[in-house]
Amino acid sequence: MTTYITTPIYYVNAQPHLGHAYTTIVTDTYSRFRRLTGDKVRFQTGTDEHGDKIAEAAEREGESPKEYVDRISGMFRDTWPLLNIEPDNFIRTTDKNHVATVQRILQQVHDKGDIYFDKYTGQYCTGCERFLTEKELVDGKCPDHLTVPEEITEQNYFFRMSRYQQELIDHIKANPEFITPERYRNEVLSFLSEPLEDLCISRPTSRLTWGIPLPFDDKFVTYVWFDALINYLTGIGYPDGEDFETYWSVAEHVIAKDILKPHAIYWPTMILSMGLPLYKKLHVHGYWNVDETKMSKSIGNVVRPAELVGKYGVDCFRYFALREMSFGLDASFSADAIVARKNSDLANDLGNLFSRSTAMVFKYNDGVVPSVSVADDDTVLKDLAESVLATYLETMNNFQFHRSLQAVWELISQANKYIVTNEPWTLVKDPERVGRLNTVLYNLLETLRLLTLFLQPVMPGTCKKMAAGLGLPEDSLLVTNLKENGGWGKLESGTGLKQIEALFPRTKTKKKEQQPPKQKAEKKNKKQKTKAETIEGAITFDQFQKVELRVAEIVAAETVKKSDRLLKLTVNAPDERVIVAGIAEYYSPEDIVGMQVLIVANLQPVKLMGVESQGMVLAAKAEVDGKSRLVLSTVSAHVPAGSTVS
Ligand code: ME8
Repeated sequence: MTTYITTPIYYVNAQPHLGHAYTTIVTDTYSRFRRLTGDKVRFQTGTDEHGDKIAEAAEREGESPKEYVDRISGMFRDTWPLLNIEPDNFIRTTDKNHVATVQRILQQVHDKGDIYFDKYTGQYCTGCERFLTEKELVDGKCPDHLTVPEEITEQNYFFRMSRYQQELIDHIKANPEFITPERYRNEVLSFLSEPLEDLCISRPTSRLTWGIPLPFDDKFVTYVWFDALINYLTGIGYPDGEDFETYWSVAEHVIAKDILKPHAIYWPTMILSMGLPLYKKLHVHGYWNVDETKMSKSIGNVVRPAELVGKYGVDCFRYFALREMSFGLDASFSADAIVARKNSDLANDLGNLFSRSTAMVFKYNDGVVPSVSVADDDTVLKDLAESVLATYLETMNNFQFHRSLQAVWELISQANKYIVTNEPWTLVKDPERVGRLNTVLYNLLETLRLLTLFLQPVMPGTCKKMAAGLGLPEDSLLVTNLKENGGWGKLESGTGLKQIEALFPRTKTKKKEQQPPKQKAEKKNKKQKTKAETIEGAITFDQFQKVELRVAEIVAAETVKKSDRLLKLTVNAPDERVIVAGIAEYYSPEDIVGMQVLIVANLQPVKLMGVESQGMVLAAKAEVDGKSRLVLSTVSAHVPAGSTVS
């Protein structure tokens, strides 16, 4: 099979931020995944370099437009290797062949009678680089850029988008996968339920010179979208290139919802006018927000990818981005959230599984993959790995990366539990149980091998290290068929492991940042000290910091057999775990499912009435209606499960 996947081409009016990084990480991950399944893949990204805002930005910086676009485009190009993103093609709209192709298409569409000259008055948003309809404005402002658009009247060229409206509606209805997730497909269909206005595609050169001249009227340059969208064709050598033949019919575009209309309406109608088959799929994601507001260069609340890579490491950043955002919905960025993911999912779960398992193989089997007794029918991890592979393939194909990672983490967490349940350290003491020990170790190593494959698209660097540690050949991660190599039992016994460094050193939570400046802090500490000294058993801030409090969502609850007091709660925090709580007298299971409660997340597990409890739920002991009872603690607004409490 063949895959052609693109990101938007980013405006060069400022430097890359987390939003651009996310789309490009998603696209890189998908490319790597498709390669793992055996596809021939082409991945394209690039920069959009014409238009009002670029010309304005260049002027602000005191540079010529060309100098300016070369510089900022270079920043985008240089950012991607830092994030281990490997596009096959980086296109710039100032490339000569792009300019020539845009002009050729303009002429073709004009000759067909789909471009006409007319006068127009409209509300123009420079941020969006398009006229907004009255309906789109919120309190007279652009809802994305929070600016009042400028009223502009001018004579311009228009593209007869309306001519293709019905054909587009029919196509969207007949192809449910054309625009996903479904919410965006519905949004587009709803927009198309009203008559489409034609699209203004030009700017007079009296107002803007930084654009591609119209081939049929050199007093005008083309309007940004008619130029930019065509990059998806020029990048594969349209009209005559071999790559165009190979890739166009399978084109998939990845964008955020801000540019849904240009991609779901302008672009398909342009393609129809050109007489080409429509692209295959449009994948639309939500916004990364910081403090509830969309992160954007115009608003100025940006998070820089290079900084995050410097602080947390590239694979942690890639993992965080894909795990934290449910593709299609908005997500919130915070340093706490990324540290929590790193320490919990990466260092504790994955890192520990790798180091514990391999350390035991070094200790108990001289660092060599053991052979398994055929008679041992322990298939716990094998069965789980097979079902995880099925979920993984389906969700990765559907751009549900957070779900793929959840499934993979289920395997990691079960493998960690498998160590505890099987106690290899006990097995090793009994010479008669060597066979069993070997099976347990083999199953763990084979699980790790599969993890290197499943996680390679998301964390290529880490998987390379893991593969080296497992003694796998260098090209093991480039295997071309995940379905084949994703099968159980491919790890060869006798393979020698290699010692590697810890995969994810934990990131210390910065206490300094939370403290007031030095002098003030000293004064404050003195005060606190006197007060603390009077509190019996007072703990220090450092001691308190060791307690990991989190918000957990109760997903299931049941009474514990033979106990009047205990409820067994299954919670999402965000890993799934069981907590046994002494609240049965006050709450019935059906009342509390869906509730968000506060938990202590890093307690040593204990067994209560035979059920292992992995944490503790916080509750207030209080007098209510004259009776003493426990009242569960909760948060005042719904928050993502697993949020840290500080
Ligand atoms: O629109 N959250 O370029 P652009 C998530 N040149 N993704 C975000 C984001 C955020 N807060 N902010 C930006 C343009 N993005 C045009 C595109 S394509 C033919 C022309 C990402 O630099 C996301 O992919 O404004 C979004 O669609 C894109 O950057 C917009 O980039």
